[in-house]
Amino acid sequence: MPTSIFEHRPTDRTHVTEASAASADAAKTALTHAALEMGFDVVRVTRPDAIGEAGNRLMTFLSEGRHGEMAWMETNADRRRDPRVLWPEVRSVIMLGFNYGPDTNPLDVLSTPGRAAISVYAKGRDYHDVMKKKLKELAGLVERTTGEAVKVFVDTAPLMEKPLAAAAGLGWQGKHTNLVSREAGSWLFLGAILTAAELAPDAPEVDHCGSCSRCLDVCPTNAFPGPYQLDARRCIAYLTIEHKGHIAPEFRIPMKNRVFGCDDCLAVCPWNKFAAASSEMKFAATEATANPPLDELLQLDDATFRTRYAGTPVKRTGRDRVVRNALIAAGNSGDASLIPLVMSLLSDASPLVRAMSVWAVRRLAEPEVVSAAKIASYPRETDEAVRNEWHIEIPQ
Ligand code: B12
Ligand code: SF4
Ligand code: SF4
Repeated sequence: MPTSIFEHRPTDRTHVTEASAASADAAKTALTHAALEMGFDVVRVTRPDAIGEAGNRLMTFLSEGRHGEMAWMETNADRRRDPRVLWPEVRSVIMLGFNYGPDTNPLDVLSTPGRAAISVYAKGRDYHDVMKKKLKELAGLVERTTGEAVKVFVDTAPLMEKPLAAAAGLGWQGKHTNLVSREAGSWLFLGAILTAAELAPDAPEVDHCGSCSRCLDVCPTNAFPGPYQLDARRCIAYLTIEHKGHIAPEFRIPMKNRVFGCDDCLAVCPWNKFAAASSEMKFAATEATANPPLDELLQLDDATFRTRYAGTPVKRTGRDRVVRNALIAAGNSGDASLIPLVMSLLSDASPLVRAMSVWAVRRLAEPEVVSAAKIASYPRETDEAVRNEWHIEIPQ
């Protein structure tokens, strides 16, 4: 049983309040020390009702369909927009940030078309797993020191982590919509602990974007309808990771060799100049995630994919979608040596893969090779979307 600091409550009301406040302060100090010790870079507190317009803006985002196929955002919108609906006992929200800053410029790989660009957040161990363990440990500490109930969330629960983190003062939501910190730039993972304890809230951070618009201007797919607003359906992170169907032709060439996620809007932020590389070894790239050559990805079968990407965010997306994305990158590579591998995927079991192999062959190969490939594979193709790929216009 955890030892509660409220075990010996004084009877005098004034003392209760003062004692509770002092205990809450002590709990917050202990929490902060422990969090920093575990490798978190920042820990601050806010109230569950501190996110202002964010809940209403979420509803607008959903009503405009900007979440695309992420139906889970819609089904739990009532809880997501207000932590008090998610958990009525919550009185304080502890927000934590973990620096996952890269040690090289993540945009460099975009000029190496033979390699797959895998975004920084996906290069190491899945941050859900890494952070959840630490958050659970901290939650135990909060429970022991305050005697109040706690709940832990990292990404998987319906919670608006960015507005909550901004309200707690971890940073501000930049025009790219992510949280920017003066210390860590755009490279902070966020995590949350909800508690029934009354902890002193911290002051919010103010917006330091000013007249800058670098993130908006760099986006290859025009995913920002305006500053501070994202249409996920146009975002390469959504298209390569969340989107289960075929990727629309208009996005394929702008995707270049981005195979898993996208870092462009984050990487160009001038506030990154104060950021340091993450010291968490679990977030370091492995051989499989350090922008692997496209030919390796094109040869992945399901079993090899699962083994290679076990424990990383890439595994969640599954082999078929990763190979779909790699075929788009192959089609953009201009590398004719990839043609045999691309052609071998014309008979893959997955229509997602077959469709993008048609697109990639048509982008890479000479007309006579394309004709021969079509004669061999079109008549036996039963999937309408794949058949259609032989007819669409291919910009060279
Ligand atoms: C859904 C989701 C996505 C979706 C949609 C992203 C989005 N911007 O909504 C997709 C798949 C595209 C995505 C991509 C990425 N994601 Co994501 N994602 C989430 C998730 C699960 C929910 C976000 C959400 O609620 N969106 C709904 C919209 C409505 O909320 P919002 O972004 O806060 O929108 C605000 C603004 O638009 C603003 N607003 C709207 N109109 C106006 C007008 C004015 C005038 C103003 C001032 C403001 C304003 O108000 C809204 C509410 O605050 C969170 C985890 C979580 N539970 O919070 C992670 C999370 C946001 N993702 C994260 C990351 C790392 C990424 C990527 C960088 C991954 C990558 N490299 O590929 C990209 C970044 C793309 C980008 N530019 O946002 C991190 C961000 C960390 C940080 N420092 O902010 C989070 C917090 C996960 C985590 N726990 O660390 N993600
Ligand atoms: S992650 Fe890439 S595609 Fe998505 S909004 Fe940022 S720059 Fe645009
Ligand atoms: S790039 Fe500029 S506009 Fe975008 S988040 Fe950073 S400071 Fe704000």
